[in-house]
Amino acid sequence: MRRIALTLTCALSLLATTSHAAALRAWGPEQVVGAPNTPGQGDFVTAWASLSEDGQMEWLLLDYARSVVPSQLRVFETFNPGAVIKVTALDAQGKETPLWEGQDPLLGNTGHVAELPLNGKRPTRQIKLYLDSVKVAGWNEIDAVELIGRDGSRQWVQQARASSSYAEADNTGDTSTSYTPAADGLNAYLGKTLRIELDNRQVVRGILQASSPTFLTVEDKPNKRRLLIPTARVLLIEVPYSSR
Ligand SMILES: [Ca+2]
Ligand SMILES: [Ca+2]
Repeated sequence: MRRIALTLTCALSLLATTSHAAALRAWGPEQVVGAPNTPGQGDFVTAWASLSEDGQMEWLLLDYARSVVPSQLRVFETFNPGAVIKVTALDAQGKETPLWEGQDPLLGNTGHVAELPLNGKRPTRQIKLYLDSVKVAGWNEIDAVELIGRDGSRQWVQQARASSSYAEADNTGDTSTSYTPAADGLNAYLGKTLRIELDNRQVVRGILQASSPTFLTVEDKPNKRRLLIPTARVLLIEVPYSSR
């Protein structure tokens, strides 16, 4: 089954993507690296998503730059929150120590940042997050994870791996993908300058670099930005006559 339209509950800027982010795979574990960059609650490519919606237990293994005694983890859950059930720390030998276990505070609640108290005793720079994806319906997407040390320091993820990711589906040339006529139709305009109107009436002008059922990649040359625009947010696209 293919992903469907977004449900936006907050009106932050849609176009938070930089040219750096364009090199990352949509929904890959690399999307939890760094500070939060997902524009709101909803199904966005800037967060990690597992391969299946509810197929199995999932995990995220997170590397941080500096070793600290963990005191809190802030998990930014941007789509179908509530699935986190356990947090562990790994030492340099890969030995795992439980730091928190229980019910995700976001389960059945509003809000999208789960603040989990960690009873860390020893310094670590590797944290593993377990999610019961089967229990919480839909893709349980995570945008970013902040580690707070006993010394008060705060860090974002430097590198991440996952049990599975939706990026794998895109890379295997999944033939079950259903391309919408609208997305296919845009391939004729690759390299052309388009005027794109979004559902919040924001207007974007740029050169179309790629088009898929889920998002358009547009180069905004004057501002040196590359933008990933979710197709579900597109209201209108104007194509200049000269480019037909
Ligand atoms: Ca799930
Ligand atoms: Ca992110």
